[in-house]
Amino acid sequence: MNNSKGATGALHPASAAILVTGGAGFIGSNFIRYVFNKTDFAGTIVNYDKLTYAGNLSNLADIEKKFHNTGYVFERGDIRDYAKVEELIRKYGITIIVHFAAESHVDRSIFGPKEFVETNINGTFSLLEAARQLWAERSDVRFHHISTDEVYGSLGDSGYFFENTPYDPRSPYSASKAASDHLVRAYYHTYGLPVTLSNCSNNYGPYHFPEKLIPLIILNAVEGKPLPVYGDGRNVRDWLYVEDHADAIWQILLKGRAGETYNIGGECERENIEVVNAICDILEELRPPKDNTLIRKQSPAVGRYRELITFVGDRPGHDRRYAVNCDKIKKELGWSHRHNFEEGLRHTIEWYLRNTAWIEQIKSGEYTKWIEKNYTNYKKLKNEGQG
Ligand code: NAD
Ligand code: TDX
Repeated sequence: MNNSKGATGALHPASAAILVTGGAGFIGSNFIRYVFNKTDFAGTIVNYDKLTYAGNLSNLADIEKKFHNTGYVFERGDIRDYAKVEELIRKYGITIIVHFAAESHVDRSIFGPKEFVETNINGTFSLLEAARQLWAERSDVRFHHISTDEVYGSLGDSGYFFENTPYDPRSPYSASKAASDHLVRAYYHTYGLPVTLSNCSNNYGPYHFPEKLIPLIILNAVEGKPLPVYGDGRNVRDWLYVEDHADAIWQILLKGRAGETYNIGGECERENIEVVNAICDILEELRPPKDNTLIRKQSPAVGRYRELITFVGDRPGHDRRYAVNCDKIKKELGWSHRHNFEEGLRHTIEWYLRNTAWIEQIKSGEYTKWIEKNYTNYKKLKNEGQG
């Protein structure tokens, strides 16, 4: 590392002013909730979010109510807006940046990669520039970059992703995340900016936007709609309950070493079809089809949720298997996941069954149009014989 500036100053995350980008999204909002409710945090969090289709202020309505002006502030804006970010850094005395903001859905990146390049690459670059300016002025700075296991590519039946696994991204989404990771590391080596990175596996839990597999399947099943499974349904993902991810990020802020990357995973590999079956089985218990008026209306012949499963075409470039080795964060920082998949999934399904107003609000946005466009395409791919 060429750290011309010298040593970093002591960080005090628990009392710092932290700029969280993308805090109105799924993981960002769960992170903010976790920090306020489950740690000894007594500083300020500035949630900076553009509020794209995926950003939703009601994800943090409880935090806004409890901590507004006593530690929590929302500021709307784009991470590409360097002047605005600089202004906020000064206004709030920010020393730590925790960077979640991104375009995050692989299927959307297939339809429209431009937004992914602009936000994930150019946006991260702009934020890094603002952090570099701050680093020129003080030594107690940290830039934590949230990334994904998808940058490592696709595994066969065996093996794991380690922190030093070569990058091999295969979708416009993962390629844009890989590019942003490279920029973050370049700022460490070139300018000495104290960065940390984490590459995490698939998250699930409350407030997950229902374009992603788990919430989409829950919502469709409850409404008696087809449950679309791409290809043969045997692609494997490594699932982590979102609160465990939030805890891992907090541990990295507290104890992580500058310049280091930490892999985070759930050590919970499941084929997609297993996940979909598990959701169906839990719903059988929580909302039996015979008592579900929407099923009676939409698919009266259906006796069991599993009958709704529909194999569609395959995602172009669909990565076969992800599996993360997270020994480093376990050994160095003492983190490990606390929720097992079966409990976490049940809790998540219960949350979606309870939070109908949140779901209705999402469905009133551009969501329905997206679902129509995406699944019309997958039907077409199926008809063309792919999958
Ligand atoms: P999300 O799509 O739910 O939320 C993204 C948030 O970023 C939204 O609130 C959106 O409004 C905001 N945003 C988008 N573009 C912006 C811009 N230009 N300026 C400011 N804000 C902007 O995403 P998520 O699932 O919460 O993912 C958060 C981060 O974690 C991403 O960086 C993603 O790559 C990474 N990640 C996600 C997962 C997962 O399973 N969801 C796993 C590993 C890593
Ligand atoms: O309708 C579907 N049917 C289906 O079979 C959807 C939406 C997905 N799938 C499959 C594709 C994947 O193999 O399920 C798996 C999970 O898909 P997604 O929920 O779209 O997640 P994934 O593509 O694995 O990426 C997620 O995890 C890594 C997040 O969206 C990324 O932001 C994160 O980096």
